Amino acid sequence: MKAEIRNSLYEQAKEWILEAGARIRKQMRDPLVISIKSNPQDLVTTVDEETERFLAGKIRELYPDHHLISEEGFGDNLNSMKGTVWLIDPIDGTTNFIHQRRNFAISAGIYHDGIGEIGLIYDVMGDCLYSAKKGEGAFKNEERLPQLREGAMLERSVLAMNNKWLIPNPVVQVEKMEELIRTVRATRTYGSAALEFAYVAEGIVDGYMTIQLSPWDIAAGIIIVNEVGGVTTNVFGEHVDILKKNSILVCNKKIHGRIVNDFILEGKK
Ligand code: 2AM
Ligand code: CA
Ligand code: CA
Ligand code: CA
Repeated sequence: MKAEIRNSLYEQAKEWILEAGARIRKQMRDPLVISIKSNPQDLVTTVDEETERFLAGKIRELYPDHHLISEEGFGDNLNSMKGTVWLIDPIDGTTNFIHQRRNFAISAGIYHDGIGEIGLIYDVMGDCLYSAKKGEGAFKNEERLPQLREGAMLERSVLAMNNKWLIPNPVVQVEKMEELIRTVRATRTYGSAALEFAYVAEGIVDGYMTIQLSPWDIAAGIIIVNEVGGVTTNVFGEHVDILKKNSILVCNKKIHGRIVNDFILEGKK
């Protein structure tokens, strides 16, 4: 994608996402209408749906030849990343949105012919925008984020992960995850995959790993983390197919190999 096209697309996407965030803050003054999706841990509100409808409408009006992959049903059914594809999660961290009224984000990644061009993660209540354009670095609001430190040892790392790793799971033996948790300095759980990617990019956590995420959870984060020299793979260290569900390990290069080789592959099921 040409730099000038990328720049104008970025400005437009940013404007819509900030506007969508302002709408969410306003809609939150009214009681939330909550529905259960697949199970009581999997929720959606009319604000999630309205936000996605708003963004999808803007994209379809101004960029009719672009495609959209999104969580709440306003997207297209795509099996290819050809052309320009937006991957949007209107509210990432819906449980936080409902229970905490904060710690959720709008996440939007824009890809062209499969290459990540623009990533935007907007912490709506913190009014904090993490962003990146391919090859131009990553930003937290107007502040450029430095490259990730290469020197961090796993023993001095803070790892974002949730307790699901300690419940028997199809990916890895629980004993190996206990060992990993004993090895790192500390673990944290934030409940929004997009924000957890952003925190890796910011360097306030050294890594984030999770059992399964969808394309709209990771599309923006991969681009932003990549711009500060971080890596995103599945937890086995393999390439992530953006069109599919994947396990995710995102971190600096130094701890990536340690986690994959000494913990995940050692305990692989
Ligand atoms: P969501 O809020 O958009 O659903 C919660 O730990 C994180 O995992 C959130 O980013 C959440 O996104 C994501 N997630 C992905 N699939 C999920 C599922 N089936 N149930 C709950 N959270 C899910
Ligand atoms: Ca959801
Ligand atoms: Ca999500
Ligand atoms: Ca969501």
